[in-house]
Amino acid sequence: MALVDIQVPDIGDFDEVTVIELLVKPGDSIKADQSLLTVESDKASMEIPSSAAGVVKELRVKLGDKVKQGSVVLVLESEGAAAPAAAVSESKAAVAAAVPAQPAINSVASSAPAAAAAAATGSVEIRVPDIGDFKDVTVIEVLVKVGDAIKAEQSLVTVESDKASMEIPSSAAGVLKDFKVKLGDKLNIGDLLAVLEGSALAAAPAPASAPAPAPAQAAAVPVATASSPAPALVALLPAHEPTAVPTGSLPHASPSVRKFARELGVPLAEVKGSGPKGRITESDVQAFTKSVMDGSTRTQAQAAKAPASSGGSGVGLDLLPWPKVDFTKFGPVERKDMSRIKKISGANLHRNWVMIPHVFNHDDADITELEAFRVQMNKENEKAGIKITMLAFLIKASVAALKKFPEFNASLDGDQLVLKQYYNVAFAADTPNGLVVPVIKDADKKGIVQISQEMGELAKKARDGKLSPADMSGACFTISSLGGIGGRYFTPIINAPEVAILGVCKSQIEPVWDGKAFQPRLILPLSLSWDHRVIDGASAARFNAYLGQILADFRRVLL
Ligand code: CAO
Repeated sequence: MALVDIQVPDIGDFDEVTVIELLVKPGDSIKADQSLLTVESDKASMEIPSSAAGVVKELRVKLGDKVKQGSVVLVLESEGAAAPAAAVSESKAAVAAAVPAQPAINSVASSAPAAAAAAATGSVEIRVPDIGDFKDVTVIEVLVKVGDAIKAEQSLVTVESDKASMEIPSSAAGVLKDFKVKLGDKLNIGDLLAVLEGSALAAAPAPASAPAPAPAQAAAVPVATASSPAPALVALLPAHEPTAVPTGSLPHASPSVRKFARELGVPLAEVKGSGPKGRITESDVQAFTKSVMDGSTRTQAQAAKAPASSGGSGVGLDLLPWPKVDFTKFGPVERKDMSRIKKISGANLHRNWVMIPHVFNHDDADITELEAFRVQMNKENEKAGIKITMLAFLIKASVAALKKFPEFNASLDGDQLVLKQYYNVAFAADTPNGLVVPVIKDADKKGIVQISQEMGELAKKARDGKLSPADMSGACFTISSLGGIGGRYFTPIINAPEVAILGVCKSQIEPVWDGKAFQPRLILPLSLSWDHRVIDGASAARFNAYLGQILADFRRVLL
């Protein structure tokens, strides 16, 4: 037995990528070439394979970490490796023999058969470039059709081997005159893919010997090289944010998940991804299959077959098209792209609003004493530099309420309720680029000062755009506080798969009748949005009332 460091291999043009999925854990027995983790840049996602077989001794990365070529991702207890150096260098030698010495990322654009431009306005044949160590890869997606105007580097088809998925880009621009492949075809280097023609060909890359243009990284290519520390890679799939896909709208999923979906006959384009950036995970495919089997979801193919009069399953809103207005007819306008965060959070909010039967309860909490205590604590601790916030008290009070009403600390999974025995509370943070929701983990085990401190750090990371996926995952319940801004009550949208969210507005002094006279009290407006599939109105009213009691007298948290 010997310990071997497994490193990130040559990942082409990507400097730093984020770890978005861990596919193994300490103690797992793994094979050489088995995928260890999935990483993602803003353009592509890829699985990092192991260069050796053995047992995972130690994971050196966690979700959200940034890694680059050479970063050690895990330590492996390698079987049968008398000396680790020998084992590793053997594996390197095998790679060197098996793959081209030049990074394939270059050869995609520069390989000889890639484009044979006849004339600036004639036709050009687009052939499969050097795709590294892969032979007989199967066409699993066709992304263009005859008549399309194709840009240079635009993806034409997606191909897949048992280890990798990749998109094959066009090496020239022009109008697609003839398309030579169909779904299921097997492709190899040099095979004719398409014929382009038209004036746009003038802009096509120069013939074979010209230097490779940089945008080749948009294509998925194997990137192992002779000097690569690990065997040939795996897969690069575009990150597939809504705007990143020119045609075909390829779902965002790893090769193994895509293979799994194909085996089950699941139309991946209809599966909602719950992973970072809407990435489809194996559990999403399983959940989709389950919901089709129990009749709660119909695939588009099923819907198309169902007779119009059958009434259907009720899925699909069948709304009028969105109004198309030429605003410039009424006055000057400026067009601005939505920020990345807004696009992602918008899609999530829309799904949650449409799929969760929300109900809203409003209540008030008397925080006169609590606010006095908070102000006093901040005065006493001024020198420590940590500001105790009202939101920290709200997080702690929510934990007490979640413990008393466990169905609020739950998620729906088909017909089952998953009751969580941990208390991670998220808070909505407003940033210049949009709304993000960092999470205070294990809030039940932390004091008010620690929660305030962590909130401050997470809010700063949020404003600086530095939150990692790990900072934003694992929440059980969310608080959205507009207290620093104003307003009376509002109806926040539940952050699925959670089942409730607490909205808090600005506290103000109000006259409260004590039985004899009106007293000036500091009143905090609370708004609770809850999922009526899981929670009943009476429970929601009790939850809010209990929260109010705790905030009025925080000693109750100790009971
Ligand atoms: N009532 C009255 N005043 C309040 C208050 C409340 N409920 N909550 C906070 N304040 C005060 C604070 O005490 C602070 O005052 P001082 O500067 O005098 O001490 C001021 O308002 C600013 O507070 P803050 O908003 O910066 O800090 P916070 O801890 O309350 O909140 C954060 C932090 C990150 C949640 C907040 O900055 C934020 O982003 N809020 C917006 C969340 C949002 O957009 N929600 C809507 C999502 S849609 O569902």
